[in-house]
Amino acid sequence: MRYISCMSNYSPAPQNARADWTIDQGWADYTPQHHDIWNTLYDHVMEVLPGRAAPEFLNGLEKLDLHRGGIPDFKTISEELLALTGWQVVAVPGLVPDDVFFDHLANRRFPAGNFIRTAQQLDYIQEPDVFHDVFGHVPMLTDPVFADYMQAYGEGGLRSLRHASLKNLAALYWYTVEFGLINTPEGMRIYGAGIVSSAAESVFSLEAPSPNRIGFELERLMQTDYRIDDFQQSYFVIDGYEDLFHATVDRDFAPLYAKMNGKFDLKPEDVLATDRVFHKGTQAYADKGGRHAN
Ligand code: HBI
Ligand code: FE
Repeated sequence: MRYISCMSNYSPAPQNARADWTIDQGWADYTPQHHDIWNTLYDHVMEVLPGRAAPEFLNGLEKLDLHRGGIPDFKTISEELLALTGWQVVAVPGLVPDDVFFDHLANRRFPAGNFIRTAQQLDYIQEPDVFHDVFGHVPMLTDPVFADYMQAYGEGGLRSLRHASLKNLAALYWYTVEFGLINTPEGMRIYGAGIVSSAAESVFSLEAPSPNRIGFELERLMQTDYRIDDFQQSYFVIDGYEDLFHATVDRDFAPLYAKMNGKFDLKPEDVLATDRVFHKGTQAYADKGGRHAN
């Protein structure tokens, strides 16, 4: 799943949405075809996720009873999630402006698109749909440390709007929440929502020789550009969710922003002498032109 954030901040909500951009999920309006698409996507990714997804993600699916039962009702999962970590899922029409997005996260509300992709778009969508948002993101919100990180990210996001550092912060989100890998005693695993919601990228991110797999280092990753339209050229690997927590919670980003001074000049494929390299990618996939090659 890939998407482009191109909304300006402080835009008014659309007419059918509330001031905070939320809408009713309209669960009763989903057709059997909509639920079938969810189940098709679910079956497809679950063929590859056991043994590849992080235990916290797989446990989250269990705790929320997210089995192949069609598109979940946000009311039910919100009740379960509220009891577990104090988070809720709210429906939005699609991408929302950064300030609105950050404000929801800072208040432990995850904004999820209420629509589902069409049968023609099973592998590729521009905007985050309900499968990416709920299947991809919500299970990790059952983990207490990760749940605190997401709130801290929202708070940091609100503050970043006053600095010229949104790109740096967006890279942090991208390389952790969306495309993050984690070292576990059983081996490297996936926790990023953009990966787990794609069967092909789940295999690619862990097993392909092409991409780099590099140890998480906050300042380094916040200056690294990323691909929004294809598999990543580098994945960053944490040793535990505490890495994320310490990188954000109680951290004042202001001195870091001042030091980086808006610098954002590392390319997606770069490997630095200072990197902790788990795998130096061949970049064969990207060099061949990626998804556009065949
Ligand atoms: N809106 N619905 C939605 N989902 C997102 O993931 C999202 C968004 N708006 C902005 C945004 N992400 C990004 O700008 C930030 O994470 C940086
Ligand atoms: Fe996402």
